[in-house]
Amino acid sequence: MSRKIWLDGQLVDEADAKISVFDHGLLYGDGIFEGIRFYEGRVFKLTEHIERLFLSAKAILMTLPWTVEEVCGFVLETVKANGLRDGYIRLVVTRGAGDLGLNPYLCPTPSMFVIASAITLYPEEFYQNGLEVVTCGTRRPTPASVSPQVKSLNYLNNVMAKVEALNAGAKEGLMLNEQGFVAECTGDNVFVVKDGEVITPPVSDGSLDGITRQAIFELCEELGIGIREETMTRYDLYTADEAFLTGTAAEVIPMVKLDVREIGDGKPGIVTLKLVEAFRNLVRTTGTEIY
Ligand code: PXG
Repeated sequence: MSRKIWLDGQLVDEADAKISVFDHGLLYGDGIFEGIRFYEGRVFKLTEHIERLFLSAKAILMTLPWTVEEVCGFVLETVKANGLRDGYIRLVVTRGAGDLGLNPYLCPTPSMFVIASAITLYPEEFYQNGLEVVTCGTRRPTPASVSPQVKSLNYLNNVMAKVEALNAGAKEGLMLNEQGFVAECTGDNVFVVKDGEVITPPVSDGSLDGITRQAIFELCEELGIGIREETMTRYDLYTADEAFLTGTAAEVIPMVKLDVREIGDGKPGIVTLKLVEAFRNLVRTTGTEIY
């Protein structure tokens, strides 16, 4: 069966889901997106994702002709049309078709499309044994540039960092900010555990304010685990007791090695495993019902 794509107000077959070659999303990366997961018929943190989309839109002066509730509805409609219960949603808003040339004011109408699909996850062994990560040469851009909070279609920095990591034989890459402090990984936030406490860099150090990251704050509070934000260097990761990454795609995944150094004893730690389990429980027991 052909996938149904939501495109500018209509559900169309995948083969008919087309965007103009004059779309500024394609020509300039001028647009925004969200990656959202659904589990057992429930969309995880749907409103939070769509609210973040609207903040990204506001920051890039893109007026969305829908409400948050309407966009949530389009997402649910798309998943339903594909008859899925578990999977991944990619929601993209582009500046729309315009003229050649940067001026976004020549693009009168933004285009939005929603894809709901199955997702390939990291194999379970990575959740059991942890990931090896290397530091990338490519930095997160300075906040004087487009804010890292904007989930824009300009992911080339992250793609190049990912390529560096893959070519080094690692699955993920750690990205530093301009000052050399830890920002995040190419598509995940980073956390350490030190003396029983969970620590992550503040988003002002160059990371996206991840929805999964926020869920970790909630879970730590519920489980009585101390959690705080602190600027970090790679030293803090090398010498941590445990480390883990969080993101919509990866969920919560242990990180056991950075730049050839084992973190802790080189195995996923107790606090990390507790959070992996608590997160798996959270995604299965909360979220917006699809059917
Ligand atoms: N940092 C960056 C740069 C991201 O793009 C995260 C952190 C984690 O945020 P969330 O809200 O997902 O917890 C992201 C999100 C993919 C993929 O296809 C990547 C993300 C989301 C969905 C899919 O690799 N990145």
